[in-house]
Amino acid sequence: MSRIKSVSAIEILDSRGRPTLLANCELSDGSFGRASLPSGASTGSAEAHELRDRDPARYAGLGCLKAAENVSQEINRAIAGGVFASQQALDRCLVDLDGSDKKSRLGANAILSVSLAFARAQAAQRGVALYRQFADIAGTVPRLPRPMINLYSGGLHAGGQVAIQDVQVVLPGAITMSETLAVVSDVFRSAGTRLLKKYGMRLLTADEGGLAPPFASSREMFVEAVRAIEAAGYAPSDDVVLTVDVAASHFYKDGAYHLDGERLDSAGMVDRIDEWRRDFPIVSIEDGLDEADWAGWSTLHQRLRGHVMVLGDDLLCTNPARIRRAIAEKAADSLLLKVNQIATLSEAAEALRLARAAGWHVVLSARSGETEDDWLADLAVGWAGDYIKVGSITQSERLAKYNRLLELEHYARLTF
Ligand code: 2PG
Ligand code: MG
Repeated sequence: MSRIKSVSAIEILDSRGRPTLLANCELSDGSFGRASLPSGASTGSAEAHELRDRDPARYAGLGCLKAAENVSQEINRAIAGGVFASQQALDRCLVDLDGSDKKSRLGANAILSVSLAFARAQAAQRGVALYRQFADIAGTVPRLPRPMINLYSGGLHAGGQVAIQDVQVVLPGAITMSETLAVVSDVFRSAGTRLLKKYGMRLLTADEGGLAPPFASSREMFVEAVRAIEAAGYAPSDDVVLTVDVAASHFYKDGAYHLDGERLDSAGMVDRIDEWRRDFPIVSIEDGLDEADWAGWSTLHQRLRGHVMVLGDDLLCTNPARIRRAIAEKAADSLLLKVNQIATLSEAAEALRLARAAGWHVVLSARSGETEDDWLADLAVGWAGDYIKVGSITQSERLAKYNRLLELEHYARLTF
């Protein structure tokens, strides 16, 4: 039982220098929780609605003053003094208060900031680590997720040099998080050295800290990734494998996938992805097709299942209704879970439950705009994600999560 004393929020900046929210929640016994929020760039159209000020004179319309005010005023008035028996009870109250389809009235950002700050306040009240609080919300048994770490970026996270968004590395056999990060650091350095030789200059990195070279094609990205792994002294397939976020919705236009100078239809795109996974050590394909191409997804899953994870991000938007449809249509077998796509911890926990009941893999994911807050690491551990996707190992908003995972590995003695 937690009586809320007050909630409030302010506008702060994320890793892209864009506004986001920092919320505070104080309980009547003085327990306190605080959380800040991430924000996506390659968003799915079924995501809950992030409220922005739309004042062109401030942050190009992206200000969050209205969302902050909604927390400090309307939400505070509605819940301050209230007793909430559980996270579910608070979240239900927030969703009902908003009353709109996509949380557009108060803002998904306003709602999520309160949902998360309340979870932290409850953890403080109980004197437990945040991951334990999250595990108790979902009824899961904590464990360390394996990180998918961004090596090369393209699409909306870079300058669009290559259409596909992320090529990531995973260590399938590593025993510890600290071993994983040490090897990935070697691979990242080796990739950087190769690019310096190839292009004769230091290249810019993308939103999540991944290398963003002007590769000629998607295929070149995979070839280079394999060479970087080898040059670092590791064996592709055995030591290090690849996962890919194709983010295909963002290069699907006028009925075709515009990839590497070609126009592919859905069947052509499925063939292309199948070719990649045969030729390279790829173990997971995220958003291989457009978010509305449901029939294509069933074909893709039929073709790839048993070989790689068929992972839905824009397709599913952490939305229980879309996950149910994907299970029924056998359109995917893995969920990319981002709580700000749905806006409350309870609904995200429902998404997790559905995915697990269908035998799916689950990847807990950051957004391309992040803050230095590390709650995602605790969430991925508490909800026992198979994987966590946080971006590269070069920027502090990403490292906050990796470093928290290291802390949990060492002090809470959690393992993969
Ligand atoms: C994705 C995410 C994270 P964004 O597509 O998986 O990489 O990107 O936060 O921009 O949606
Ligand atoms: Mg994605």
